[in-house]
Amino acid sequence: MDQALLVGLAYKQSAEETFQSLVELEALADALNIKTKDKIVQNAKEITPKFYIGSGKVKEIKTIIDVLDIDIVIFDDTLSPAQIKNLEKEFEVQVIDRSFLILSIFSERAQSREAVLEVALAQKMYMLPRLIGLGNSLSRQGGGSYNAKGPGETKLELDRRKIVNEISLIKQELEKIKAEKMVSRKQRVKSQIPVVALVGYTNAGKSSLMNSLSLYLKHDSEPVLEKDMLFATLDTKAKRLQKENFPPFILIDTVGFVNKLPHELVRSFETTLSDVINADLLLHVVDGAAFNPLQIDTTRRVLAEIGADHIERLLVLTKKEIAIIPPQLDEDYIFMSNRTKENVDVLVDAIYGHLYKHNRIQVLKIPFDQGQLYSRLKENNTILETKYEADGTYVRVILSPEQTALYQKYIVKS
Ligand SMILES: Nc1nc2c(ncn2[C@@H]2O[C@H](COP(=O)(O)OP(=O)(O)OP(=O)(O)O)[C@@H](O)[C@H]2O)c(=O)[nH]1
Ligand SMILES: [Mg+2]
Repeated sequence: MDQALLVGLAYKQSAEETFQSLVELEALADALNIKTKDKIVQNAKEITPKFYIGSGKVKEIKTIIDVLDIDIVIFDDTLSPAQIKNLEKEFEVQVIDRSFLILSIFSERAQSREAVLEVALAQKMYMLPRLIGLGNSLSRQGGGSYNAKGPGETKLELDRRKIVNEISLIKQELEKIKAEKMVSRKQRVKSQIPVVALVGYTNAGKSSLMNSLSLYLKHDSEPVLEKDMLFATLDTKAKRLQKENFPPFILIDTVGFVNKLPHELVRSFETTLSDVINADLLLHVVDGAAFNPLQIDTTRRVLAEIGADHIERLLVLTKKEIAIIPPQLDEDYIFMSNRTKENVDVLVDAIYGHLYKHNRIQVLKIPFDQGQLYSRLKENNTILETKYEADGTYVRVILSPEQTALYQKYIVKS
């Protein structure tokens, strides 16, 4: 087991905030079986270009490395290739940053073809600008294809070209997967089933919530993986759920977010996150017991980064049964528990309320030769009343604005 020293710079943020970020970094390291021996925060008014931290701190850390028998130093912020090189030279142990750590966790967890490709893409994009002058850290990640002493000039150019090539091949593969997803999405649009996506910080309880909703709505399918572990979910799972006598909706569970998520990852997870971008409603899931408003901000930032900040959002706090006090927030939220299932019913009503707030009751007269229209309504809508008259079937049904436009010629009363 590697023993790590974590380093954070309190630059434009308080020492306490920096320390909290290091606590999270410790959990990230733990996910890779790296044991944290100590955490160091340096207060700084500016960043020292050569080492990122001040040179006095470099000496101090050097001593700690020897005393505590440290094998790896992990910085909470992204370091430049030159900084990593300079620090490794001083410390004589491996130096990595938070981005590298997160990428490695994703790489270990990825299972589906889509996730594997996306992580590989992110790793290569992270690596490309860092090839020059970088030996140790990246060579370990790259599966040993890089010389541990740092590649020579020609080798470097070859490596660079090889990575550029691999990036374009992976992108092509991902394009294919994206095209397949587009087809199934078009089918959903055609059948007009709305999509609800679970988003939020990692470990907030998104997958657990998907299981709670599936159970409550009596969907007999395999539960998705819920686990006390960072980034348990990397793939997207979709389920078609439906409350009795109500129209169906698609619920989507997907990858969680974390503070300082590498941009390379956000960009390469475009295919997986495209489900979020195309959702009709987002359930923003937040841990209500270990409540931290910064996690809400992080999720909102990532949503903005992927272009999903315009989508309607419903805030859901989990772990109610172990929360000591209800969190104070400016916006409304539903406080529920995936353990006791308290307020799962309230959440389902809220989902329907949001999805169908523009829906209206209409009376349609369906001619006898349009039997399939009646079947379609029965499948996808809430039918309140059906009457068989001499000139056709009269149906009192709840329709969306789109359906109202589509079935205009059958509507006899609004
Ligand atoms: N006590 C309690 N624990 C919960 C509740 N909801 C989820 N958990 C636990 O929190 C941990 C994380 O839950 P997940 O559903 O895997 O979290 P997630 O948001 O899907 O996390 P990622 O997939 O990593 O993004 C698990 O150990 C769950 O059992 C809850 O309401 N109460
Ligand atoms: Mg999950």
